[in-house]
Amino acid sequence: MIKSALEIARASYIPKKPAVLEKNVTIEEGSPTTAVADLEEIQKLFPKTYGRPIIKFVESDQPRESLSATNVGVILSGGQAPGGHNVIAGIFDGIKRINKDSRLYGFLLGPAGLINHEYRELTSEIIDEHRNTGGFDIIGSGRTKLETTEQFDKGLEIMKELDIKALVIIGGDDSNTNASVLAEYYKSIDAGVQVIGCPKTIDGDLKNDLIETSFGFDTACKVYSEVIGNIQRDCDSARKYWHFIKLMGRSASHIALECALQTQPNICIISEEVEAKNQSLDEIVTYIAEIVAARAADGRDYGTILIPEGLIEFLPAMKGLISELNDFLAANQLEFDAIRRSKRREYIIHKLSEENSEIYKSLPSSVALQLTHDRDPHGNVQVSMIETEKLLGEMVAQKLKKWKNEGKYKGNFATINHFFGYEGRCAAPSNFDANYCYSLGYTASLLVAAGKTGYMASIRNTTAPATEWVAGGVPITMMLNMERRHGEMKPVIQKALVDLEGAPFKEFAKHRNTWAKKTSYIYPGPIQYFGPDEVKEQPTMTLKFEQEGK
Ligand code: FBP
Repeated sequence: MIKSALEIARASYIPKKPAVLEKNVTIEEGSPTTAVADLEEIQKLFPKTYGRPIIKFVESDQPRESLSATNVGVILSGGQAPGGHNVIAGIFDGIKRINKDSRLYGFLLGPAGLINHEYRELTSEIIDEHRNTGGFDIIGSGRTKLETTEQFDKGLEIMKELDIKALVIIGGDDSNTNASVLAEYYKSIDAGVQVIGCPKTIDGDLKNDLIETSFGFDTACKVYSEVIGNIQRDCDSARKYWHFIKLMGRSASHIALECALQTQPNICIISEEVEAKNQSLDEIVTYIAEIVAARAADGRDYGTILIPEGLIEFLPAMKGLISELNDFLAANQLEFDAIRRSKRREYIIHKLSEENSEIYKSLPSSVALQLTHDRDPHGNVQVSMIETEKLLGEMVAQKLKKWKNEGKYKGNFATINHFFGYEGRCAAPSNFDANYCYSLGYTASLLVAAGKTGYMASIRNTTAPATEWVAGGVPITMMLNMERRHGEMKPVIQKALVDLEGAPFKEFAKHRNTWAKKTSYIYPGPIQYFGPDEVKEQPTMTLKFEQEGK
């Protein structure tokens, strides 16, 4: 395979990991755990795996036990995130250290590979080809939801055939929820297969006190911030466009907030704040238009606006509409699919409650149709398909036109739309993600060796140098609560949304009025792998502010 000069140089990078992982380790157990909410229901649903303690790996003074070869399976689940290959490399090195005859099998294209018995053995040649690279192409990823007993049994068949003792699921909140259901099921039938999760998602919304961040968030935000910085320089040079920049993040606005902290744009909308303040679409449009008008009055007909991808689902009126649409489509998908595209908007208008029908009617037809596109297998609206940046740009233009006619606004408003998401999801991991991912994978192998199941690998103290990081495991059941999915109550990992009382948001809120009025852009530049530590070893600002605030 032909490689770029950087790829060749980067292949020899040895990820840093917690110093304790270089030693012989033993387990330090905390107290029994519960769940984030709905304790009784969760306990009833997870009788075998509920209540387990949090685990920390500490140095042991005993010689390392010789363990028999342990075959492990691995799945990459959901959206790509930088560093996935290093998680797999960490697992590989970890199980080889346990016993050099251990083997690692990768199931192809996500959970579907397990169900359909499609896999490849990951040999040292394959692993070495992929160290420190971006992407999930080593085995591919997919969004098939692992949820039925038939699927679990099918998976078990192939794992028995390959003598696999443990399965590592690398995924986001939904995939790790499924990992905990699978762990419980295999334990309840004495299947002899452990299940371990690893926290992945660029969205940054799989985190809590013990899982400080999901991998990929660091790199993706740095890639987007580089490009936003470049746009801001262009913007300040040409002085004629307003750039509407939508950023990935299916629900939470962590990516938008982090990029705002890194680049200091004129405006950044935070969905969680919109919801908390019960803001309407018109209020958001007015907020943007007022800033555009104020800058125009100062002779600045240009600026940048960051818009989180999930915004539409946080507008209280839209939330009700989407929830009704979700339930309706879950029950009537076949009938809906049979309707001609040109008639679908009309069909939906007549099926919704009066209130939601009115809201639906008021949307531009392109956005209305985008809201009925196929849900992902977890029942989520595919928000990356909804052109919120275009919707807002058009609505602001209309408002400014009205104000111009009323003599309230003098200026020129020209927009350019961007959507940054796929550009960052497969970027080569930053040093932070390269180290974090490798450490997660290595820790997963230790959890396997310790016989644990239903645990997520956890690496803490992540704002310190990597050698001081703390490795351990967290029972997934302690992250669960009951939520409505596809019209039914299900146990799911509670998504971590932007905390409006948290330090990252407060820092943004403190400065945003200045950033709106003045031009205070920051140009972060590209991710660096070589050079001074303050350039190449920085965690995200979100992580820094969050950890400082603790
Ligand atoms: P995960 O939560 O699976 O990591 O995926 C996150 C994400 O990148 C979102 O930011 C985005 O909305 C979505 O995936 C896009 O999905 P797809 O890859 O199916 O287009």
